[in-house]
Amino acid sequence: MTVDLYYHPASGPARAVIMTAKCLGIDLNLKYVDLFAGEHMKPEFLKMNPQHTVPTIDDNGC
Ligand SMILES: N[C@@H](CCC(=O)N[C@@H](CS)C(=O)NCC(=O)O)C(=O)O
Repeated sequence: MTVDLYYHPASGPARAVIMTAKCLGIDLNLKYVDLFAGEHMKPEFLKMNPQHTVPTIDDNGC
């Protein structure tokens, strides 16, 4: 099963997760979040992460 990672390429914390997953051999399904367009403030994203930040991981709903 693949883990969804919501990220933005300019986010250092998101890139740290991507690099760590690569080192551990964990497949990530990268989902681009356009922070500059405010996608992280949309209700569907806030439902996943009320702190409206990337990185956010969706591991089968967890
Ligand atoms: N400590 C947090 C920091 C995450 C964070 O601040 N992400 C920024 C991008 S680098 C963000 O999503 N900012 C959008 C916002 O705060 O609304 C983590 O490592 O997950």
